[in-house]
Amino acid sequence: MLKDQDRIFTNLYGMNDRSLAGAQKRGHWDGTAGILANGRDWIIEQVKASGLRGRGGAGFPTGLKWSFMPKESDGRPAYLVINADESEPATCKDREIMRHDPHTLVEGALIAGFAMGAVAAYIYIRGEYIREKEALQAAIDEAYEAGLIGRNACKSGYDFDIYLHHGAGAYICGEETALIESLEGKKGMPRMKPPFPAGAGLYGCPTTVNNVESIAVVPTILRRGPEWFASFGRPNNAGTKLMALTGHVNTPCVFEEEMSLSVREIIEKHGGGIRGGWDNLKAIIPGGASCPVLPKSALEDAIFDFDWMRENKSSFGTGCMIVMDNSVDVVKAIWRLSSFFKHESCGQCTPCREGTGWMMRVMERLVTGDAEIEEIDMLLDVTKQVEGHTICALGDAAAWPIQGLIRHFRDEIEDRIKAKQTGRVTAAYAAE
Ligand code: L3W
Ligand code: SF4
Repeated sequence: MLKDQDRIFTNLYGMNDRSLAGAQKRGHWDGTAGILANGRDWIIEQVKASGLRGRGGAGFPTGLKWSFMPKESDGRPAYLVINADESEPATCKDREIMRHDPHTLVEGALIAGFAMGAVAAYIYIRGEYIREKEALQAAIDEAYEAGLIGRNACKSGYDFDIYLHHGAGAYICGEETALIESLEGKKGMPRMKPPFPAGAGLYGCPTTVNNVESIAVVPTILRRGPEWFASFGRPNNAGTKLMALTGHVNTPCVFEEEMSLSVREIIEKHGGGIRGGWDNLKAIIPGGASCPVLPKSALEDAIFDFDWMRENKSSFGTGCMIVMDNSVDVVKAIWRLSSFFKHESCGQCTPCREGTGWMMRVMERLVTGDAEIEEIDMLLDVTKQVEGHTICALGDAAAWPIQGLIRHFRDEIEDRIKAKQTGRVTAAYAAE
């Protein structure tokens, strides 16, 4: 369990002063010029050694991603883009950073930008995050005024600007290339990869896109050392992490914890346990709508980290967990996610545009029991045709929850179809 002195985000609940003076009192912006003086390569090596993996959902190693940026300029400027378009259902952790600890992000942006030779950072913030935008802009303004960013940032001889861009509320703009398109003033439609943004990103220039938390933890990692960060969690799952619990826990919350605790410890320590006790747990969705649901039977020894979740056919995602007790109609819950993905598909590629609608409509019939038993496998087959055949990960994200549902709750689906067919249930379930 993480001790108070090991927390990176010391103002998560807004109990302290979030201004520059308050942040400095809590140790932020301490020795930043000295960190920069160690040079680009040193910073990237330290981040690699810390084992930090991207905190936005995919878990890609952060130091490795930074190392893809060109060492020498070919005349094009380089950019850092920070993905603050936090739109994943139930994910609300970056919001707390921007609301209450915005200087962690501003200082992180400077250090990360310097390490990658970027001339500027663009922070793309979710349209609905209005108060967070104000808090973050205030922190950026304070940092300019104090000479921490801008011309000759921290008296390092390095010029670095930070621009805050307000999104307009489309989930797909959280996909890194759609975000870049949107920043460029176009419709937020994902690009084919490769080229990855490091080769051709914003305005065709070398760009790295990182999640808010991935950037905000960097200054503290560099101050305390990569070994300190790597001492939390298991190998390949290092560090402390902002996590969240929503749904049927007694105390839903956002908190910082070390990686690789058990799911049960997380729920009991931070969520105050399941409503009605552990035996009333039905299932969890570990870290975002795309992460396949896991039933209670799979959770007795479950470890809350990237590797365990992957090995057990789910995903750690953003680490913001949805907890469902036995009152939940899990078929309906997954149908609801299907309708979300159908709504958010940008429509650019056929398997996603057509597949998300198709999957949602079959899911609708599974909810009401008005399907044939054979349609369960037909639906599974459609998810396989969508998965891996689309431009961006939204197609996969729409397919995986359904695969998880069929893997773990096939009996429940079949029961309700049979109940409808034999007239055991007449008043039917509704998918409204
Ligand atoms: C250079 C290579 N760069 C990969 C980079 C790539 C990207 C990062 C991860 O989706 C997931 C999605 C959501 N050379 C590279 C390379 N990169 N290979 O590494 O890439 P990727 O494709 O694995 O994932 P992604 O497209 O970034 C993210 C899931 O996260 N998710 C959360 C989504 C929502 C939020 C939010 O609201 N904050 O993040 C939850 O599960 O479904 O599967 O930068 O360029 N060879
Ligand atoms: Fe658009 Fe869906 Fe294709 Fe992604 S997978 S580009 S959201 S149509």
